[in-house]
Amino acid sequence: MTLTPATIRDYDNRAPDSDETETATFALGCFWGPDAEFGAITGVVRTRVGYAGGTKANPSYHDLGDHTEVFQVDYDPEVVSYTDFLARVFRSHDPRRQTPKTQYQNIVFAATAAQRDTLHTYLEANSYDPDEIETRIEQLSRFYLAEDYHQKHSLRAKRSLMEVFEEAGYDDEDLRESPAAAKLNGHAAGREISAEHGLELPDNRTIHSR
Ligand code: MHO
Repeated sequence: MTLTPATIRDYDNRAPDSDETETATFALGCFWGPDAEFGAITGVVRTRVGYAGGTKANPSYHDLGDHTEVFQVDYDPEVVSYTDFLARVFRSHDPRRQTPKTQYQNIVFAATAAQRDTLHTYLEANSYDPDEIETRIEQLSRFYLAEDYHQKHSLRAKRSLMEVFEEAGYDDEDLRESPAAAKLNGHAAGREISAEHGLELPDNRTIHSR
């Protein structure tokens, strides 16, 4: 099928609202990659990237202070769980080592009591001692959105896909918060996305834009 502005708008209109989703925040190095990887996961509805973990007010990419690049996912807890994310997070880095540069450190931000409980259960079940691992485990205090050009970074590099969002009348904020953009950003980065209704892919790999 062909990706059209209507396909994108329909997909986004059908997506769960923000009061039906929960939010998880992690840091795993340069945020472009995990933004795409996690955005492709079935049940992840929206993604965004930003800066957190430090104390500097109003950080920016070129003036980050003590903050770290983080990504945030809004997910449907009936489809995917916080434990699923933890499994992926701990597969994608070595908790016995930390990246020296604060910008790229590995952090699990447990934001709620439920997330903290799930995290401690996960660590215990996998024999990770929270006092021994190098992965930072922190309460999310403040999340600062990154600049627009960092949001859906892989998608932004695909002219043919971006043209469809532009034709649909999406501005930078619409693109950042678009469920379709989260999937197509994953696709643009080479991730498999499931053949979800409306963004169905002919061979389950390729999206043909007009
Ligand atoms: N400096 C690297 C990583 C960017 S990431 C947003 C690059 O330009 O590829 O830190």
